[in-house]
Amino acid sequence: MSTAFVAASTLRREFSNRLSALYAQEVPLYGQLTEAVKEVNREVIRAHPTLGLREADVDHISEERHGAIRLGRDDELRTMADFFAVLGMQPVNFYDLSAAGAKAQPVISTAFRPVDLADIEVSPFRVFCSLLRPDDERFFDDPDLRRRLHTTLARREIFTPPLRELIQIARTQGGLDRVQADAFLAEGVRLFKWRGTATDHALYKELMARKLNIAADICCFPNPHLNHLTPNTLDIDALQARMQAILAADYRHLSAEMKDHIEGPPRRRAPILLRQTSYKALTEPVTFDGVDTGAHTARFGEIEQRGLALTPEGRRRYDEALAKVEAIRAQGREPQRADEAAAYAALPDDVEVLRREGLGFFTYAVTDRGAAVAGDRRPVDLGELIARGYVSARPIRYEDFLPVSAAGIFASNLRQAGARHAGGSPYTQQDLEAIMQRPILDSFALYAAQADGSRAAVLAALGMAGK
Ligand code: OOG
Ligand code: NI
Repeated sequence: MSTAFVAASTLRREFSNRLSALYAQEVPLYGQLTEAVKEVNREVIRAHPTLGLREADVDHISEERHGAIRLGRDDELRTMADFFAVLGMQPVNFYDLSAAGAKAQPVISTAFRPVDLADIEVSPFRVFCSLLRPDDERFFDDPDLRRRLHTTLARREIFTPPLRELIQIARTQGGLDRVQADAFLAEGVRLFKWRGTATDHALYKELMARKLNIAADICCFPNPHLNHLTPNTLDIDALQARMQAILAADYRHLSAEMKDHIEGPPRRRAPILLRQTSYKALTEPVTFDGVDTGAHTARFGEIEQRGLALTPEGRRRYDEALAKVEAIRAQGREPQRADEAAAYAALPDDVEVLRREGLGFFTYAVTDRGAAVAGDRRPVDLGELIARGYVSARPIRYEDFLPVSAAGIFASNLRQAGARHAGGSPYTQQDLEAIMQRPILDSFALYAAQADGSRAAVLAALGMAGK
């Protein structure tokens, strides 16, 4: 008898939805955020028919999101990589946040996500996953403190035996049947759940006093609580304003506030990469070692808007523009529209120009007009086919993260500035791969393969060699 396995993408979508329901129940403000996201997305779809999105899809669009967790031990990350593999999520890109400029943090990270376009379509759910580097003397200069971090971390066991077993079963069987899948989802949600309990109050207080909040958030807790979830919006500026109004109007949110600026590129006609903002982490009660009461500020709600995935050259220009804008911010001045326009001058604000100049990744399709004339033409440039209306180009959406934005998100939510360190970082992608015993995929290679594959398919369909 053959058992039907639940598709990994189905499982990922179910997991993402369960986490969102849990988070809304734990943090009512997150529930309000997801409602506001739906409202704004519906308004955008109605106001911009040319986007080609249907109002009926608003729930699916608003369901797209990412989350983030932080781990303390290398073996935790190794098992976590196996856990995400069950959900069809692979590690993509290496992010060294210890080298992320003014807001550096003592962690190295990767993001687990689906990689095939068809799987992303079902559920793009991604998890940004950071690993503490407790031996990094640039951040932890006291040997006794480093030893205590290790001792406290060594005591915890974040994976239950049933969860370990289910991960193993999925691996050997090649999937999970419905009953196993439900058990896996329930265990998975518990893994990321906020428990309101913490350990080692003395260590916690010392880390906070030394402004090493991130280490406290990781080491003094029994499990890697989800530190935020991030639904996807079609208009992040509208949502930022809507959330500010919600927070101002509701007495229950007196202490809540939005992050002061949107991370990433400025608002543009042709959206690129990733823009993010959040309401800042709320302070929640915790009990230390079953006796002491205390409070912890770490969990927040974020919003993202995604745009075109840039090629290495496009990304180089973005990094340069960002550095100019960040330099203004470092002088204590909030960058103005004109500053941003000047900084971003090398990134044309037009999708077709970005395509022509090789700054962004696209997939291609033969139009009805193109199909009607297929097979009877000489090799011709793809741009010309697009200009003639035979082929349409569609931007590939950026599915990854941005290190400077991520460090900014960490810093504002931990209410901790981070620390800039002179000199190079000691970490490499190979270190993280060795820890996980898995290769980390490169997003440029993934986008390039999608673009090249679709280009070749279109030319073949038109009966052309192409050039
Ligand atoms: C992760 C911050 C990174 C993002 O959206 O850039 C991130 C964290 O706070 O643990 O999620
Ligand atoms: Ni995030």
